[in-house]
Amino acid sequence: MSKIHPTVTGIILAGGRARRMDERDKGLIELEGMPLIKYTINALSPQVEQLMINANRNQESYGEFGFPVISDQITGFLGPLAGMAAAIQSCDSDYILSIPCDTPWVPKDLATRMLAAIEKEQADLCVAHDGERLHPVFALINRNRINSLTKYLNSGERAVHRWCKQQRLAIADFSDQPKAFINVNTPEELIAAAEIVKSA
Ligand SMILES: Nc1nc2c(ncn2[C@@H]2O[C@H](COP(=O)(O)OP(=O)(O)O)[C@@H](O)[C@H]2O)c(=O)[nH]1
Ligand SMILES: [Mg+2]
Repeated sequence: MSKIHPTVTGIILAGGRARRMDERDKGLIELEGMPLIKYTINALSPQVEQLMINANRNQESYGEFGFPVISDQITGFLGPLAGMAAAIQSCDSDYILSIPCDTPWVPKDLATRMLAAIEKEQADLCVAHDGERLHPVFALINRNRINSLTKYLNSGERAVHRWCKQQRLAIADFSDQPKAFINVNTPEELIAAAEIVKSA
C-alpha cells in the first residue's frame, strides 16, 4: 500500500517591521522590477498544496498576489514565530513550511528535502542548514507544535533558535545551494541582490 503523503501549507513571512530597511514593507520592495515576495511565491507555490502570506501591514497589497493573507494573532511584532503560529492556526495541513519574504533564491526542492529529513529523524520540526549554520526561519513544522509555540510566545520569549532547540529537531542540508539564504535586509543588500539578478 502506498504511503499517504502529508499535506503542507507554505507560509511566506512578511510580517516584520523591516527596521534595517527604513521600515519599508520588505516584501513589496522591488528587486529588478519584481516585488521581493514574488520571487519567494514563484519558488514555493509549486512545492506545496496551499500557500499563504503572513503580513501585519499593507494586507490589501499582499492580497493582490492571489493568496490568503493572514496576520499575527499574537500582536506586537513578536518575531517570525508569531507568523508561524498564525499559519498553523489558519490551516489544517499536517505541516506548515515557512520561509522569509526577503530571500530571492529559495531552493526548488525545499519541501521534499525538509519532508525527507523530518520523516527520517521522526522529528516535529525541520530547519534548513547552509553547512555552517542553521536558518530557522526556513522551517517545516508539525501542526502538533502549536501549543509549544503559543506557550513560548506567551511567556515573553521570541528567539527562534532557542525555541527550535527545545523541539525534536531534524536538519536539512542545503550547503550545495550557496545562494539559498541570501536575504535582503538593508538598502545595500538590495543593490547587491540586483547585481546577482542582472548577472544571472
Ligand atoms: N509575522 C511576523 N514576521 C516577522 C516578524 N518580525 C520579522 N518577521 C519576518 O521574519 C523574517 C526574518 O526577518 P528579518 O528581519 O529578515 O531577519 P533576519 O533573519 O535577520 O534576516 C522576515 O520574513 C520577516 O518579515 C514579526 O514580528 N511577525
Ligand atoms: Mg532577512
